[in-house]
Amino acid sequence: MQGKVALEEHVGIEETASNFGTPFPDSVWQELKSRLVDVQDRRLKLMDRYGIEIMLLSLNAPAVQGIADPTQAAEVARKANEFMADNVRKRPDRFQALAALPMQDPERAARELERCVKELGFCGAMVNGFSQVRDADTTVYYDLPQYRPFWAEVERLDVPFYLHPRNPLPRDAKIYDGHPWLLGPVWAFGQETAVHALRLIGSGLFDAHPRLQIVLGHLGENLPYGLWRVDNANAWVPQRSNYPAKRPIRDYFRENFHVTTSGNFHTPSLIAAMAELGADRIMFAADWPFEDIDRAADWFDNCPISENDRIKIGRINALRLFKLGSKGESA
Ligand code: GRE
Ligand code: ZN
Repeated sequence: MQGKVALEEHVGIEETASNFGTPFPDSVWQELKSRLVDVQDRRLKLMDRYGIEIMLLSLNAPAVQGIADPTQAAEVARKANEFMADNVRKRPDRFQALAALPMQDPERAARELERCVKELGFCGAMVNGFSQVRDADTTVYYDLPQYRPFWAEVERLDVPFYLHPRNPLPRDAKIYDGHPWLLGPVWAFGQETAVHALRLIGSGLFDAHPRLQIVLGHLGENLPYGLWRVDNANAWVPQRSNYPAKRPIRDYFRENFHVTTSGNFHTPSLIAAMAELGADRIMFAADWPFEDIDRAADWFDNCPISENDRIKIGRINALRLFKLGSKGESA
């Protein structure tokens, strides 16, 4: 399919490209780093070859979320956002960007998002899970009350918020002891991100801010397959789900969430996500440079869904959600 929009495609700057917790062998790391820092050369050639018209650039993980010092986190976010903005300026027809945000300080995060959207023309935010705040052992999740004014600003700016994975801290990863192969994208990323999404929903965030739109990668971090049970486990037990949100969890997932195909190029999983969410809330992504663009595109272009759904998922849904048609590319 020509004209695809790809939504979870990472770049790195010097400060972030050596800071992401998942150990790769050195040879793999050298390759990843060269893919992360390139925007206009090899990346663009791959996009041409595999029918990707537009990529939304985002920073690698955990990057800003792993910098405990709030001032330093804000500086790195700003620098990364300037790097992405420079690259968008060179090819606004091919690249748009999602803001990195210093969530360590919700007020600063809101101001940086506003700057990125209003001054740099960014079309949303991507945040890599919980933030370490002030001391590296403190993990802060965004369902906490101090983030409500931040979310009010996201809703006001009317841009999607992409919640991207990171690993749990070793302290919170005891279940993986002796099984380090389960860390990172294999399992721990999805587990961490799914629980964070459920925390946001259960907290009542979407009752307070019903227009918020959250994007999850990896076909929803296993949530489309698991949500019915979230709402129905032990259904005969009275008052089992006393969370602050007003409605069943699945209702919010279907109204306030979207998922992308990043790193999950498996047709039965796509069909499950389509059955749960509908084709209007699913969008194409590769997860470059951690996954290969050719594999993502060859799978997506040929998977057995209707051409109407392929065009929605490959292009139209993203143009609409991220309002890309108004940003000067050919859409
Ligand atoms: C990803 O974005 O999917 C990713 C990372 C870091 C390591 C592996 C990986 O951000 O797949
Ligand atoms: Zn990713």
